Amino acid sequence: MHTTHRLGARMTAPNPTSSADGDTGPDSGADAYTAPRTVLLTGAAGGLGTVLRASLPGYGYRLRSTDIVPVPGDPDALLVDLRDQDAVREAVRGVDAVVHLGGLSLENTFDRILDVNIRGTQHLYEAARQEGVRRVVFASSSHTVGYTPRPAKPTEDLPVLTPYRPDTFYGLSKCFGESLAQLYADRFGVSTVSIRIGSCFPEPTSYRMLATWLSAADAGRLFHAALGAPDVHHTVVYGTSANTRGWWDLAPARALGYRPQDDAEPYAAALIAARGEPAPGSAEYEYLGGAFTEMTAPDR
Ligand code: NAI
Ligand code: 15L
Repeated sequence: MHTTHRLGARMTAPNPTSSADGDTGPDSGADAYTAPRTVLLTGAAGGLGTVLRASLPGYGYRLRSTDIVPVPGDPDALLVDLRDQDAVREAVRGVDAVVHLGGLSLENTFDRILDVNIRGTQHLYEAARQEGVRRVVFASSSHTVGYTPRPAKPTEDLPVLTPYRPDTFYGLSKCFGESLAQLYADRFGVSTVSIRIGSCFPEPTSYRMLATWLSAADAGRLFHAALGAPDVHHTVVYGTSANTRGWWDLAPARALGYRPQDDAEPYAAALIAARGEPAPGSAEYEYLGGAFTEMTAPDR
């Protein structure tokens, strides 16, 4: 199945980022990818949404912001609940691509995770299929692999093919999202870059973030690369800055064209002086997911 958006510059360069088992889905082959111009943002009022609303227009995208709450500074933003399939489809109509950030971004009850992150993400993909959207950039998370033991050395470059080891129902919902993306690529030709985002905050605030930090500027670079890369079927990449103490293999993200410029290291000395290093046996010492391995749902 091929879709019809043809706005913007044609991009025909070969892309080495297709899934490891080969680009054999319905969208492989002749139909050259056209870089998107109009991009729907779910979760636009959130932390990362605020970062990308500031940076993506600078790369030439026109944004359509949506959230379940008003988006500060954007009177044109649409109030859309991801649990409402019809509303999601209406919001998606006419855009070239979707950046899917909306949902519960921390641990919660299984029922809430099911409704918002799992069903809501399926609504989004179904809308993308129905409306002929060719590219989704899915905000996955490192908590898909949060129970993976922390590497002894900081630079082992754990691969994307590390087995799923979610540390929460939240992480599990991101494993679901990645698999859903694969299904919609294989069956319907909706292409996705699933970004396992590390920690996108103004600056690193914990020892763990010296490895997982994604600066705001690098987030813009990475999401731009994910939107524009041609010939992606479904690819999973880790999303961090070029952290000296990083754990994850950034080669798949670099293959999309991502060139991180920031590093958490300048924050290291002050952070360690203030907080020390994690003790053996603690969640932060033992697991990639750190405190998420001990996180429980809020009462309400
Ligand atoms: P956030 O919690 O600040 O933003 C999420 C947004 O989703 C909120 O504005 C919220 O109102 C909206 N939302 C919640 N329920 C909704 C519903 N039913 N319908 C529509 N919108 C709804 O989270 P943040 O930090 O901006 O993260 C954005 C995305 O990136 C999330 O999917 C999160 O899981 C993912 N992510 C973020 C990381 C980070 O470091 N910020 C790290 C890894 C993943
Ligand atoms: C995530 O997946 C969360 O959405 C975000 O709020 C951070 O906690 C981040 O992971 C992290 O691991 O720092």
